[in-house]
Amino acid sequence: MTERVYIGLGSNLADPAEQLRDAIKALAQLPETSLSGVSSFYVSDSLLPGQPRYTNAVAGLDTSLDPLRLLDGLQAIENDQGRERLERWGPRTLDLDILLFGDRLIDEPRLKVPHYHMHARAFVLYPLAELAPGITLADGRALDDLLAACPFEGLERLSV
Ligand code: A4P
Ligand code: MG
Repeated sequence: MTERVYIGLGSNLADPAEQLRDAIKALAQLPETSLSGVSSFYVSDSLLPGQPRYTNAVAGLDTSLDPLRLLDGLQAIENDQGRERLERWGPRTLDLDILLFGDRLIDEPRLKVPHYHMHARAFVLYPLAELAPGITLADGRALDDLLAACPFEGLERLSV
């Protein structure tokens, strides 16, 4: 069975837009997976002061991988692109988060879906809305309601 998955991409080191483009190519090469869409890229300040600005985007995948195998694949891509986990929330060449996985609610030590912070992050919600307008999350929250509570302010949409 194939399920629609949405991945949040973020980078704030080493040419972030290029990191995202490389990551999108790598996502398209994952086994049992095809790329269904990619949002615009958005630039915004880091949530943590003193870090470079982030570039973020969302990609849609159709996959028959199970969630933990997909997470393994995403972490391999992060590692291939030189991510070093020096500190939690530290600057990173590439962060790949599973935002939504079909209509599943996942609560395992390695994986929580929907992603725990997505509901309050403009740099996740606005690109997601480009790919999945009007979607309802597996936990019942409507994307339109989350958008209404999360101002676009501070996001810069890059022209493609
Ligand atoms: N994990 C659990 N659930 C998931 C999931 N749904 N997707 C576990 C991916 N991983 C998940 O992740 C730590 C562990 O979370 C993984 O080993 C996995 O088993 P990580 O990527 O090593 O840690 P992290 O990225 O430092 O933490 P986290 O919570 O993903 O950080 P965030 O939330 O990504 O915050 N400002 C802007 N403008 N844009 C950004 O993208 N990002 C951050 C980092 C801060 N400020 C930002 C941005
Ligand atoms: Mg992460």
